[in-house]
Amino acid sequence: MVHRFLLLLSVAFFFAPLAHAQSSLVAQPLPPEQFAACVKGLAGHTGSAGRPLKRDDFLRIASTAKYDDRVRQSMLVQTGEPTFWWDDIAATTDEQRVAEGREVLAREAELLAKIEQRFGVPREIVVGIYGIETNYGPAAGRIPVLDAAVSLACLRPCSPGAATCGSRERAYAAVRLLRDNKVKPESFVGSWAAAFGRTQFVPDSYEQLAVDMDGDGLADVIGSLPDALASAANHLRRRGGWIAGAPVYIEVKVPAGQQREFTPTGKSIRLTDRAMKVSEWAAMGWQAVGAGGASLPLQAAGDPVVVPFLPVGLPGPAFLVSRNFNTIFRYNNSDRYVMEVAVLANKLAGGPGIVTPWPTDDPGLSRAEVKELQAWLMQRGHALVTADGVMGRNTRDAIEAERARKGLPAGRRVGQRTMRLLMQ
Ligand SMILES: [Ca+2]
Repeated sequence: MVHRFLLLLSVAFFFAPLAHAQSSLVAQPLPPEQFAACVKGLAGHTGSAGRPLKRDDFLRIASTAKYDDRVRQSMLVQTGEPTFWWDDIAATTDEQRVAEGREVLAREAELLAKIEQRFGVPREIVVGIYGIETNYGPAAGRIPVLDAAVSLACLRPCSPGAATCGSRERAYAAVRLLRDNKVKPESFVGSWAAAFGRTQFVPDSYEQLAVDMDGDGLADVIGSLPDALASAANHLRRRGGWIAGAPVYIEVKVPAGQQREFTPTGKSIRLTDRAMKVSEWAAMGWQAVGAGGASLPLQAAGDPVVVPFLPVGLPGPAFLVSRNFNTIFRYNNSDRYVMEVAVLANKLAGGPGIVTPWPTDDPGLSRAEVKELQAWLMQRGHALVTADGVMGRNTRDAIEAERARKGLPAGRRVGQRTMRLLMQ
């Protein structure tokens, strides 16, 4: 749905729905009087809300919302620091997250079998979403969802006359959840983007897609793991149209004679107009890549339609992706998010993850390695750094200083190679 804010700031960069928000993003915190005026303005549109909402109900609940400037700051962070595929995939699908995901698979085997049967979504994908969204946690973030939703609506106002307006509908939905006692105010906390619960639903998606799996009459994506996981599966099935049995991606080798349009780019390429069945790609000489880089026959159950997806062009990993890629994309609009979930799911199912090397001589760090680096930075006197395994701004500030001290090119990133260089 949307990324957790505090837990995994390093990957929060890809919350794509906000990518376009940069131009309209306010440079300063909203003054209290402006926020209050915004709430009043929002109350004027409840008549056109997607679901019934009385103006008075909105005002009664929304007037308790507090402007939270962490929302604006997080939007700024998202549009700021550059991030790299190889860093994010390394951190989000590291050994620890795979090991913990396998524990969830074992512990919740019965529940996951039921979810798989009811929604047709593989258990590894469901657990993959859980792992990427909240690191298998009960919930993520600590901003009251109402505050986040109303702040977002005020920071990213709708264009006048817009027929639909996502940020406004999200605020209305947050109000309705409180009005209808679907959530407890004290536990209704989440990310800066108003995503809450174990699989990070936003209020509007909750209204449309959350389900009650444990049978207590309430779809509780915060307190109930069955409800949270089933709701994620329902989202994939209903909103995205999950194709049972189809892989999200197949890692491939592009035949030498067909590489030209992917080389060299450095840019992400997804050729959505090049949809063909897996067997048709195979007939054109495309091959699958197996563990260790071995070439394998290209095939998939049901022979789904797929399109080429090259996250950074060639050289680099290449994939054919099915409609299930788009389906996960609708859960959280980011190519990188989709691949994080799918690669984690692949590893959970015993697969090799991404086999083809990324085009870097300085591959990304696991969270354990980031922690080790942070502990070293703290020893070096960088007082603001904490060893939490997350590449946040303070860690990057310290990296920038240490790189300069060591005479390395200016930068705010560290991979395997530069980590050794710095720490030797
Ligand atoms: Ca329930």
